[in-house]
Amino acid sequence: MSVSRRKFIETVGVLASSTLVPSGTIHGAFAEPSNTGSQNETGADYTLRIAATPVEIAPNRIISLTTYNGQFPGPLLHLKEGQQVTVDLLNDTDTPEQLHWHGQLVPVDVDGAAEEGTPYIPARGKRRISFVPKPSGYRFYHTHNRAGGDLSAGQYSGQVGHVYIEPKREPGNYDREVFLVLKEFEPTFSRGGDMPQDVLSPANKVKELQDKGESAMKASLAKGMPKGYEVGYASFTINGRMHGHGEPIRVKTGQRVLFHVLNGSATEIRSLALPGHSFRVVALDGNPVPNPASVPVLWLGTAERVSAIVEMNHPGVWIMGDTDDDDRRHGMGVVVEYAGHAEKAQWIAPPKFRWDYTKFAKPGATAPSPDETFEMMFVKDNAAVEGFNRWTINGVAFPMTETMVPPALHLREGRRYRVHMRNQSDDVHPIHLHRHVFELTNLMGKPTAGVMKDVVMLAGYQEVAFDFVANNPGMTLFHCHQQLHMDFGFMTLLDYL
Ligand SMILES: [Cu+2]
Repeated sequence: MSVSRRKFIETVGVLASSTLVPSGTIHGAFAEPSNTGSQNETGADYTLRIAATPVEIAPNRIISLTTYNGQFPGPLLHLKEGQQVTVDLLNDTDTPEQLHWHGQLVPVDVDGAAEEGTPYIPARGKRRISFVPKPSGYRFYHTHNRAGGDLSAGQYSGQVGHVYIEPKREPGNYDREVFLVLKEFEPTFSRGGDMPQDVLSPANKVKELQDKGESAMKASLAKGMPKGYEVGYASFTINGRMHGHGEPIRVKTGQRVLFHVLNGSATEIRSLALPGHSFRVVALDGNPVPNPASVPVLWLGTAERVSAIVEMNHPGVWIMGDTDDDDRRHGMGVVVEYAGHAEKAQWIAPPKFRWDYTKFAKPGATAPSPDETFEMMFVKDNAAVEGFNRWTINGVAFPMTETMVPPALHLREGRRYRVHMRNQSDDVHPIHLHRHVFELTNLMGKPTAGVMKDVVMLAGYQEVAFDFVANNPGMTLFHCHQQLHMDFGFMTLLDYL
């Protein structure tokens, strides 16, 4: 039954929501001229056009979003590792834009981060970029604009698209590939949030971090400060469609489906479960894991990706969705329908499950010692900036201005660095390093090795370390991927000496 040769594999992004493409159309079909090796009229391999467009997330529920090529998610780009690609970035908005190639080892002028020095795509203008895609695997692209207090900007918009860089070898055998992006819309501010914070394993906390964090919060509230702003959402979608609207994922008994799941949220941690099925996780952030393992639930921080194979061995019609009942009922689900079944889609809550990155690590292995270790402490100043929480790394909040900021940390090419991060807040932080891939090396004092990522969730009052090799010279941005956090200080820059 299983077929592993790529040419036999259907690649379908279900439920593509778009004003240009009728829903249910094979996703990316119109935006992939290079499938045939041909070029578009401008001579680029791809064109991504940034514009405000209406997007129908449910019948007669049409929202205005800034999108790529008029659709959400943006076109799926199938690139080939090591084969240079030229992309025209067109900006039909009045705001200069940055398009970030998340998870790729690209140069600064391509990466798409103003803080590193990438030129903006001018308002009502264009940029042409060329780069060599790498490493292989599941990557994505998204805007890297600051949103601040503007809930239509940055990652709150619809500027997210999948990238798949074809590897020389696929992890695991499967029959079919499905790309899913989890994404909320219609954001509003609230005072304090309801984000799940107890999702990671191990669950213990560092007492010193907790004591300091809690006493700082108490002191702030005692001074009469309200809790800093958080963001909530009115609508929840998978591939731009609210649950109950749009086409189901149609499967057959015995099929092995490789799901590529992206958390495209600006701010939220997301979960995904499929009743009666388990996910065999084969890659994290697009990088094959040393120890593929089966789990009942996926948990993803903002910008994280999980690639997991589901064996379709439980016929019926199921809701694959978020484990949070409220979010799922407000749209965060998609129907998985077996051939020959037409009953009403069912949800069955999975057992409570904590996400543990070390489950997928090399058993018993320890990473090589680093040449140097950077210590980082993350602290929240409650409601310190006009009601927004201010975030600091080692006491410094990254300035919220457009001016270039000097790098705080310095790298030498070829050396291995460890970043030891301590979180003095109760929030989970999806920490991202640009232009490099890192290896998780320690979770709460427990050494680990072999899990390669570009985003890692650091739970409240916990400590985590990752290592990376300085192998891509140039300015390198390090930040929390939670939009409210990165916009209010939670960033720092590294450079090469
Ligand atoms: Cu954060």
